[in-house]
Amino acid sequence: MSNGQADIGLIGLAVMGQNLVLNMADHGFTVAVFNRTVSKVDDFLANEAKGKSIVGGHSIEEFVSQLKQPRRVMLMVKAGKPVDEFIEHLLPHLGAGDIIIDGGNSNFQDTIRRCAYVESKGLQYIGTGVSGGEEGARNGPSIMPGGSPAAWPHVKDIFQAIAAKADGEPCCDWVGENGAGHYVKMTHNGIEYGDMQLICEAYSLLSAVGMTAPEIAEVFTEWNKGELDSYLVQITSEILAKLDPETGKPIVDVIQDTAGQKGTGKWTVISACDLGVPVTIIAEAVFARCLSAIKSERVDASKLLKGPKAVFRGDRKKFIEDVRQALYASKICSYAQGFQLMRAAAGEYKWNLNYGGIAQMWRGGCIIRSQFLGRIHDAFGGRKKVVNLLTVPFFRSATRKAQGSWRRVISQAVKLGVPVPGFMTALAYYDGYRSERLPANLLQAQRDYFGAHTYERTDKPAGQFFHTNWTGSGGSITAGTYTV
Ligand code: 2AM
Repeated sequence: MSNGQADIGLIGLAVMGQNLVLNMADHGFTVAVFNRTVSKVDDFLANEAKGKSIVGGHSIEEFVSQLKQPRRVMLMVKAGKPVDEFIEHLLPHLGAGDIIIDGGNSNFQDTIRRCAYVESKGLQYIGTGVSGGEEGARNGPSIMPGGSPAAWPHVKDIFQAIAAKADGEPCCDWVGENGAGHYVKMTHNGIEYGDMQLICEAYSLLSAVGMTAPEIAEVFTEWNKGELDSYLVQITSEILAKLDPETGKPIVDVIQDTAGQKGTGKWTVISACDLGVPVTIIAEAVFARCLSAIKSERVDASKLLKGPKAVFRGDRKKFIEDVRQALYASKICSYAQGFQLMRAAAGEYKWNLNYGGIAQMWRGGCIIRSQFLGRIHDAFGGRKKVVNLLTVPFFRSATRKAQGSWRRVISQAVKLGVPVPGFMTALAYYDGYRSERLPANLLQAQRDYFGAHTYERTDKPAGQFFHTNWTGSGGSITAGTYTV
């Protein structure tokens, strides 16, 4: 077996892959590269990689021969079949203890499957989230690795060196077994959907009370100095201030209002439904994108369906502060839901997740990076057991303080006919979560009425089930004894 010099190899020289390689080289690592379209290897070596500790292979064999043992091969190729194909191409050339790393946006279920498969061949596998886009990949992404635990010590130094830092600590740590890294990355993206939707609702409300995009840009600049300090709020203020060179109008005013999506938000919601976790804000964010996408239907409906004629007559300055509080409180609920989801997934898939560590990984480098995540990190400090972030003193006091504003903003939105599904569902979650008694008593009665599904009683121990003969016919047969 030949023994090369490269600390790690990377396959897939699209922008993310190239930037990660350059980042690794900057940190003193020697990197071997390969790409399906081999000409890109030579292009890269002759240009961006020139003069750096980067070597290239023109075949898988040559590429593998350039690697130190245990060989570390990172795939940065399109998620889906290309990952499986490259694993198959690589296996005959790798040996026991070598490590295959998938750094793409793979579905965690695929990662669970691939991890078991690669381990069955005597190798190790890592599926890792990499967030931060092109810029992050080049200068410090958030990296969320999971997979074969024995592989972690072999990639830790490289990953932590190239990752973003928050308070000097790397935004990269071991997440957990098999699909845990990709699950956490998926949840990150779901939370990102929620954050973006909530910001858009704030923008929409401020527009509805007569503010222009550059005026709203100033509001976001102010907000970015306080509790809402985050990458997404910062770029929002820059976006709103930007003028279109062609028309001279704010560029947001000429951008079509139909949202795209690649699927990680949807995956988060599907997983939430599978696990029975109310992740309502991300769900509304996904559906808000879907509603935006049916533009022509909306244009027709806008001529047919009437809304209120109300105009805003309040104090604009007070309203702006109310919207800020509503955004903050809704965001707290969204993160509370996201962490509940990860907790349920950890139970289901047997991962020992470190929630404080996850908050740390998200503090820098990634799209949802924020000061706020420092608070979440503190809340989970020392692996504290947190039932729900809403119950932690810091967030309890923040939502208590924001509550009046939050309710006023939603009332105002309803009066004006401005859709704010994220703010509303967040408040409904808050009110639902703090309700000792919900109307599910009636729901259980309905289920028992038509389906004999039985119910528990408030005055009897849990686990004892009762059935009422609601109509006087049908007897006492319950759904436990037959399937409706
Ligand atoms: P390419 O340069 O040969 O297209 C991002 O698209 C990266 O994934 C690129 O490196 C690309 O290789 C690779 N990729 C996309 N589809 C692929 C496939 N079906 N098989 C292998 N690599 C693929």
